Amino acid sequence: MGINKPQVIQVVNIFFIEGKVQYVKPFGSGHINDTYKVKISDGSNRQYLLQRINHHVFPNIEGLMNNMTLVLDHLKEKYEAQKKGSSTRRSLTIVPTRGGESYYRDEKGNYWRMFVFLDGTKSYDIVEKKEQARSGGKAFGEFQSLLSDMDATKLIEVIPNFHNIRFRMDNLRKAIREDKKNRVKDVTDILNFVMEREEGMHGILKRGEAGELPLRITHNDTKFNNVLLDKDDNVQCVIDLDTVMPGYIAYDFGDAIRTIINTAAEDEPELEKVRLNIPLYQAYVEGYLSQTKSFLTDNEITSLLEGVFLLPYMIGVRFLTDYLEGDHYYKVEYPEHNLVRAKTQFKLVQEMEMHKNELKDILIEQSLKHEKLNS
Ligand code: ADP
Ligand code: GN1
Ligand code: MG
Repeated sequence: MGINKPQVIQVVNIFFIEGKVQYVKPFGSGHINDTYKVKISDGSNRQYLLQRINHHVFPNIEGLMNNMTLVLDHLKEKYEAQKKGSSTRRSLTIVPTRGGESYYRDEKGNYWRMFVFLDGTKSYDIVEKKEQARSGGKAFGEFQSLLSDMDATKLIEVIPNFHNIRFRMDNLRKAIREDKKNRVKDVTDILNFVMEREEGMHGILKRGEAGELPLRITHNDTKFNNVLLDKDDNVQCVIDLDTVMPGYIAYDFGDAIRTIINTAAEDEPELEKVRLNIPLYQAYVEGYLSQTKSFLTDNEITSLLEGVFLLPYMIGVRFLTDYLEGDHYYKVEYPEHNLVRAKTQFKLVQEMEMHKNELKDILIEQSLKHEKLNS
């Protein structure tokens, strides 16, 4: 539903800010929420980030905001105790409404929230340098580490079965059966690719169900543009906490890798451009394990490689399902957009299959290195 600027400005004024709004402008490249940068015109240069939360994707906004608040309070407490930089730059700060709530529901049923905008930061859709990948690894590793002593039962499952591959495959099969847009006939090769690999993609789920992998508080949307870096590519802040909930760490690891290792954009139509940048993978692994090796279990370490294969596969399945269902979940810019996205994810899986040993060796080598450092 389109929203015009005066309406957005009206919403801004519901929140606890001082001064007049100088401008609001659409911001970022997320697929789910609508994001606006807000600037205040009182000489203070204060900026905010306003978001309309997609309540079709997130049906329980109250539960979601409660999860987010609990996690942010926990992180802030940790950063303050460590005196490691300002806690308002290392974690998101929610700006409450004038009534003291963490979100606002307008008369049309839209849900809104606001954060302090972190100046001098940048997020990357495509990673360019090893330093960026290493910082990203440190950021998500530290996020995992700081939350490792938080009680996971305090959080609700915001989207049930979010990374459950059995559930995602059931949804794909339903979309194929219903074939609402008559698109199945055009994707038979892709469906064969998916079905041939299905059985091999259940490892993490099965090991989790068997109690071999601990449920931790995980981020569940660790694509690289959900971490903010500063101008020198140092970690600033992990963002986009809509999906924080209990999960397995291999999911977060794999989701980050699929975006870092890709030499092209997530929606690159020319598949020959979709290749693996293995040095960036290595840098991420190094940064990630520097923060996590001391507390991850051996089973979790061996699950990481499975996550690397599973996440592009599963996100590909989700894009493909949305394409077959008529594009109601992800924002699309043209009719084939979800199909193009699905194809890039499956191309990544194919490339990874060709480089499996290399990917595995790097994990083993980095894991041993950090074991020595920790002992
Ligand atoms: P979505 O769920 O739609 O992906 P995000 O919460 O990730 O939305 O925000 C979209 C983009 O806005 C991010 O990729 C990042 O570039 C930017 N962003 C988000 N929060 C902040 C913030 N507090 N300060 C500065 N930039 C931010
Ligand atoms: C969505 O909101 P955004 O763009 O960060 C999606 C993720 C997918 C991602 C694919 C709640 O993330 O699960 O991995 O698109 N978020 C949700 O780019 O479904
Ligand atoms: Mg995002």
